[in-house]
Amino acid sequence: MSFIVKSRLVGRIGAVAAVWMASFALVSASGNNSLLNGPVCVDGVNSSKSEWSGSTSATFISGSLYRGIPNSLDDNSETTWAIGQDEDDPKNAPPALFVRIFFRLRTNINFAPGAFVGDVRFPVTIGGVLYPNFVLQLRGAAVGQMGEGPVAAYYDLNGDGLPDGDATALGIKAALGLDVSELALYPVLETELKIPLLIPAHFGSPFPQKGLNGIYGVGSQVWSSVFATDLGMNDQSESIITILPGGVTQWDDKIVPIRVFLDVKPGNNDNNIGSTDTGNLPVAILSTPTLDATRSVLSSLTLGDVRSLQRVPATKSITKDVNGDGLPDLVAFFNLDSDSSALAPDTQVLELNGKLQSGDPISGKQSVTLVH
Ligand SMILES: [Ca+2]
Ligand SMILES: [Ca+2]
Ligand SMILES: [Ca+2]
Ligand SMILES: [Ca+2]
Repeated sequence: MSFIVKSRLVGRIGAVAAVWMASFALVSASGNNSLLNGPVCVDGVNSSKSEWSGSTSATFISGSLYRGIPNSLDDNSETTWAIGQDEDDPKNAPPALFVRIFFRLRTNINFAPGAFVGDVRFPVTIGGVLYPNFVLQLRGAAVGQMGEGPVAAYYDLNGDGLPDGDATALGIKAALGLDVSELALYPVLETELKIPLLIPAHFGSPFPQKGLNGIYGVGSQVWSSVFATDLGMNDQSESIITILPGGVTQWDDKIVPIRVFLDVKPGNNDNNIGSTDTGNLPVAILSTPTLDATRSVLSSLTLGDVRSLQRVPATKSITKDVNGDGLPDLVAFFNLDSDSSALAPDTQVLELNGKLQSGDPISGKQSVTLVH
């Protein structure tokens, strides 16, 4: 969304930012990995007992930044991050970031050359330029072309789907394999990645005083992965990696809401909101194969301008399949004009928050057009 705001809203934005900062300060220490002892071999499997032994993992549910419950059947991926040495590097080579992604919905690695294996998105900085939409494209290849698994890796700097070069040119290594994890009783797709670290000078031990000249920077960064499934459908999971001084990788341990898809004014694609709409505005929460929107708790649902802390509660709801996909959706109604501060004269994006009957928080956004 565009973040052009009028000056009278700046105070509100500041307040939102303060809340965001405060919630980030709550990051738990339970998701820490210290610098790995011993090298990682990028080959798509746990090639030795000591490999990854100094790290911990988190599992994630499809299509969200939600941290899953360990061993939940809903979780589709397990991710481990660690900073360590590449077994194939010369001694005293700089440490790199290693990422291991297990993906439950793929149980074989028989990808044809060029076939889609997965897209992994994370921001990188190359030559001082930040590429926020960077995508690492993993594709089928002849066995052994890269690492020891049948995968080729390309980089797509701007995320337009067109590869811009071979990922090895950026120091990235990738390998595929099948291995066991917390996700399933059977071996599933395991992807191992090595990403060169970009560390500022004086970041702290054990990093060199002069820093490291890689592509992956420190801080909290969202990783999004989409992998091929056995059924040929793509499925997604997301996670957050933070690199801290002392060679620690960390994930955000707070519960991040499950992302839900909204349809403001179902049937109206322009989402035009006129003065007569605001008193009883319908907003559909769309169900997906992994999320039953009808299990939303009505009393928890609130709506408002995404930039505002002011929200109005839902007044009622009905169950209806608004997009004809066979899955019943929840349509909640909001009296937006009963609290004008939830809707600004220049509102462009509405945000809905709430929770499911299971207690899991949900959040969704959609663009709207105010018609005055
Ligand atoms: Ca390995
Ligand atoms: Ca491109
Ligand atoms: Ca609509
Ligand atoms: Ca539906």
